[in-house]
Amino acid sequence: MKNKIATGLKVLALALTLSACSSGGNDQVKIGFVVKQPEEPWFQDEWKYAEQAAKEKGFTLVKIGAPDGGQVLTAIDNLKSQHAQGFIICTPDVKLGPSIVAKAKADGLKLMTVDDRLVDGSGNAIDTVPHMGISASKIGEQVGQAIADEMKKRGWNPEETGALRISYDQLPTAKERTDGAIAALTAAGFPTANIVNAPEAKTDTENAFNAANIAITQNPKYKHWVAFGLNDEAVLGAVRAAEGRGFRADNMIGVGIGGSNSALNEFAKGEPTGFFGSVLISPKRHGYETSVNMYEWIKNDKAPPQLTLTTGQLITKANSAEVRKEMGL
Ligand code: FCA
Repeated sequence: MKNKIATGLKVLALALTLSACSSGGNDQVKIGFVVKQPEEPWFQDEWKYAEQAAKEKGFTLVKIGAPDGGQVLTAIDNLKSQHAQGFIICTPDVKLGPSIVAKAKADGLKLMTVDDRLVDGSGNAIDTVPHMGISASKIGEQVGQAIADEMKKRGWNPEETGALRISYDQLPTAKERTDGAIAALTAAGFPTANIVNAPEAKTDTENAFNAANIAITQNPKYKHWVAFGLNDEAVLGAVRAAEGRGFRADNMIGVGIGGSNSALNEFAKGEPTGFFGSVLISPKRHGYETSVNMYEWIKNDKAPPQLTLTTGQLITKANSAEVRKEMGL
């Protein structure tokens, strides 16, 4: 009896070894993860969770930062020459959509997008490319609501309050986010006339700072300010600019979107700042889940969902650790 089991186990082990050999193992799968702003904590987190997927599934992840169109096209060729089978991208410019689709096709690479959805020549979303983004309008509304609630709590007179809209309207998800914030603010009674548009040239803290600085200087009549934008960096820039003009924690309510280190570093400061809160979104879903989807597509021919929109949750200095834990971060 014992002998029979031992022989059986040996046969099983041999069969497993053979099947692993014939499929070539998982190490042949290679996936690119291209992001527009590799220095931004959100994208570093996305990469971190993509790495986790690579470890678990046993594929190779190639991380590439591509801050402009030229670098995106080079990155795709680069992936092709490294024998990758597919890539996930957050492009620096969604209007590169048709070129990215064409290049991926020419190079025989599967393509998925994350965060920023590609558009065609008429500005419409390219819906043939599987995409994972955030529910931008809804999350923007959460931002606006959080600001309105906090203003009310502080008893601010809306007439004496200016709202900085740090805008980047060439990116549809950015416009949807700030429009959502405005919708919630105005629904709560905030005067439309007090919304100051401050366009940023790039979606980082420095450019947001410059945009906010000009807007605050040009509008000296307000006693308090609130600020929102497409991400935490936009709001951080606004908060720093306001500080420079004497508006500190008790006269500024900034609510960002992201909830990665840009926000957490701010909450970790001993004294509260004008950065009141952030709507936490999930770099885990955007990094890990997209990578697993791409892996399944390459390995098992299982196509990813066409469109996934993820949700967010407000965090403040008081509850950020708790909520991040709940979200598995
Ligand atoms: C865009 C923004 C990022 C992040 C992401 C989800 O790409 O630029 O900061 O918010 O969407």
